[in-house]
Amino acid sequence: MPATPHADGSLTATHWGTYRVHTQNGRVTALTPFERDPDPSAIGQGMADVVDGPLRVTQPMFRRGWLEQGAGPADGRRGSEDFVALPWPEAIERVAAELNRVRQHHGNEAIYGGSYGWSSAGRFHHAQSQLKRFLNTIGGYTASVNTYSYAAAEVTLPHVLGSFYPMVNGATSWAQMRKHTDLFVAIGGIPLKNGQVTNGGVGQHVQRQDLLDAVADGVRLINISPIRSDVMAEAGADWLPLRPGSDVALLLAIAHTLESEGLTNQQFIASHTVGFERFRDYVLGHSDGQAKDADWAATLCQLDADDIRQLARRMARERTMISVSWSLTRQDYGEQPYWAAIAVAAMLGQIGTEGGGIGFGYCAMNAIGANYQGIPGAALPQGNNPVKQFIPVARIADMLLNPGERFDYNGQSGHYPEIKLVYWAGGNPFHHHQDLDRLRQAWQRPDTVIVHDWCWNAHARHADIVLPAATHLERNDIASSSRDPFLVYMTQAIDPVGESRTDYAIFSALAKALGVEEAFTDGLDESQWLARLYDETRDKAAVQGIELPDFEQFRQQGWFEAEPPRQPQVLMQAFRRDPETHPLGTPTGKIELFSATVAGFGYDDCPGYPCWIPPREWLGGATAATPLHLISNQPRTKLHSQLDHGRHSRSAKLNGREPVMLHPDDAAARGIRHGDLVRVFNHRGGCLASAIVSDDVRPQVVQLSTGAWYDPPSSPASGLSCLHGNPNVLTRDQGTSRLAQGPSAMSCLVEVERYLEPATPVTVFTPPTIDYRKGIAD
Ligand SMILES: Nc1nc2c(c(=O)[nH]1)N[C@H]1C(S)=C(S)[C@@H](COP(=O)(O)OP(=O)(O)OC[C@H]3O[C@@H](n4cnc5c(=O)[nH]c(N)nc54)[C@H](O)[C@@H]3O)O[C@H]1N2
Ligand SMILES: Nc1nc2c(c(=O)[nH]1)N[C@H]1C(S)=C(S)[C@@H](COP(=O)(O)OP(=O)(O)OC[C@H]3O[C@@H](n4cnc5c(=O)[nH]c(N)nc54)[C@H](O)[C@@H]3O)O[C@H]1N2
Ligand SMILES: [Mo]
Repeated sequence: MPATPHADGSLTATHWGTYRVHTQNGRVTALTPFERDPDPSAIGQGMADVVDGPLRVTQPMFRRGWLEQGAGPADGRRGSEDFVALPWPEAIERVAAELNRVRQHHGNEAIYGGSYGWSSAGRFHHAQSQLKRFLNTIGGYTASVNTYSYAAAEVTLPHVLGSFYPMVNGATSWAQMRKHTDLFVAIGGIPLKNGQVTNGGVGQHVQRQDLLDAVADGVRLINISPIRSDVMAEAGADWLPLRPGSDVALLLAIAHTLESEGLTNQQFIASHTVGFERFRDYVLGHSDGQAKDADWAATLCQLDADDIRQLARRMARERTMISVSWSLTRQDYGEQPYWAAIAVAAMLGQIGTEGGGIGFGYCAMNAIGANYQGIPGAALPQGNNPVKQFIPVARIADMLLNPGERFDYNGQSGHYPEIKLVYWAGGNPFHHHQDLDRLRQAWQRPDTVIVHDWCWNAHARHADIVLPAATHLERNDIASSSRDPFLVYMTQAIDPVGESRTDYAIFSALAKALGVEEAFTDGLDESQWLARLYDETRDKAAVQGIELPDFEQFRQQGWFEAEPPRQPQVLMQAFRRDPETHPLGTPTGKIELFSATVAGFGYDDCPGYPCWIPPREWLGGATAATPLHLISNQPRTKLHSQLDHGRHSRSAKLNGREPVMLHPDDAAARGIRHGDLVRVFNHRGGCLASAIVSDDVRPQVVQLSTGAWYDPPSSPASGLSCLHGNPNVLTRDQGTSRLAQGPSAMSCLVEVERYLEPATPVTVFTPPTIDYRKGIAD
């Protein structure tokens, strides 16, 4: 079949930026950044060389054991057997039959369709929405709630501030802060590496310039984080390298100093908050006999007590913005840091002022703090899920391992269903989940695992059935983000590679085989869906006062930009001005420093006010076997696991493995030099990595980014569960608390040693063994 002609140089959108795609003879030759982007991300460069490279899944693939022995628990074979390529008609028939078997024998509750993950940009071809719409047309699925990003805050903030997302997206913009802010206290930093992305798309990267402008206008920064480069060097921030996991102690000590030195803004506390007395009694030690003063915190944080007191006084004296990174929520009792930071901000009384108060996740994405009006794009309607069963998203291994067991969540009590079939499209649990060896065991339990993906990452390798998905370069779509002002028409650049199909085409074929084609497709093809979604987007935008052109005009132009808001955003300004007319969504309408609702749940690991609970794993409890704290933060050269096999990500590896950063003292004590092959390990697992020795990280902390494709050795090598450097073989799989049950990856202790044995090379960048004979002998 001759390649369809596609316009050379038309736009595509990704979570890390907008690009023009150049093609020749039906192949992508280059992606060049969108001309409107002043500071493009290099992440996109990896795409051209892998879109049709050897790691592309080009045909439907079936695990041999699943084909030969039939569906059933895999007993270790899932993730280690070879695959058989089958033609599409047979693949569709087999998947449809298996869905029917599970539905009929076990009910739809036995299908897990949470399918968490970022997938790729584009409103229509959003893989997770496609899957959920499809599963809903055949009777539903067990779902998941909340995210891996900040589950603890998603559940806590509604109790404290009345909502979560408006508080994140409504961050006071840098445009305000450069004029009004004196002091910007960055707890968990504001790493520019993360500002490369926004979920849904990025038209223009602005964080670097916004930050430079703020500094030029006199905003002073304090980086409170174990890693120096969490605030860019040019910002000239002071660095308080506290022990990871000790932020709540620091915040309580700041509260103690404010209160004991008469610096609390009593008026704001009285007019805008409830429950201060309970919190105050705890901070002063009246309720438990321990004053949370600076000396107390200094030991826990390993900071200087005077530095803490001076910081508190300065925060009271100056116009201060407290910024708390999302990472603070991904640790043991991750509900507490945000609540404690809100309490301090309330005591300072600057919430809702221009340039003061609190912000959640500055720089965590390009959009947070940008002076933007996002475009509320229409989403693919997912229909209704008749199954009411759900799990907190990060409890997946618990669910698979312990069917029937009870769990707590936000005042509710649920139980884990018995899952027979896992269906995933657009996420990578073998990237995002903690304690991957445990997940790998749990993953053997279901009868069948079906995955749509486009490349042979660990997730695809751990499936029974891999249906090859087309990438965003192989389909038309509309990209928008409620966090970004650009709407982009994504033009198909090349034909689907090999026999890959869009998720929509795959689900349409399955729906047809199951007799529900019309219900799934609504009788529309891709272009008709795009026209429908665009019209809805236009209507929604109009309500917000944004005039969109008609669809044809938009397609011709390729993009549209919404005007910035008339007044740069200030978080909670209306509430500050008049809390009676503009109450928060909490039961009292005020900031709840004590929440009767949360207290009423009776959780010992999350009482009704912010408090210090020592993490289960942290340096304060370090052992001789695991004396170091592991930070597994977001990667600079990719988005999660995406494009780890591309040029850009691979150029940042050292000797082919993921780099792990350690402090010179810790390296010297272990005889480790820059570039050495090391083993990072604890009792859960061990991975190989290449050492980078740098005082960018505080002593006793090591940093290994997420995202290296998980590469378990094929033969059990002692102490190794990943050859490549995936930190999730080391992290703990435990909920933050009974309130949110969020992931707690950042609470993790490890040891590092030089690896002197002959090391097996990384295998995950070589495709698995595939039998391309059509069908099997039967
Ligand atoms: N230790 C540790 N672990 C973490 C974190 C941490 O800080 N520390 N962070 C957590 C956070 S915040 C997050 S959000 C998660 C991220 O975890 P995920 O969002 O699951 O990670 P991604 O790699 O983005 O997964 C997207 C998958 O979708 C596939 N894909 C892309 N486009 C398409 C498409 O069009 N169709 C289909 N079918 N598939 C497609 C990609 O190939 C990839 O496999 O990780 C979490 N895990
Ligand atoms: N390039 C790139 N950008 C991304 C992503 C990506 O994969 N790649 N992922 C996106 C996603 S899904 C999300 S959710 C956001 C996440 O945004 P964040 O959660 O802010 O990102 P992280 O890089 O995980 O963590 C930020 C910093 O927090 C610090 N930190 C860790 N533990 C502690 C602690 O206990 N105390 C203090 N004070 N600091 C601590 C670490 O030094 C780390 O560098 O990033 C987004 N941006
Ligand atoms: Mo995230």
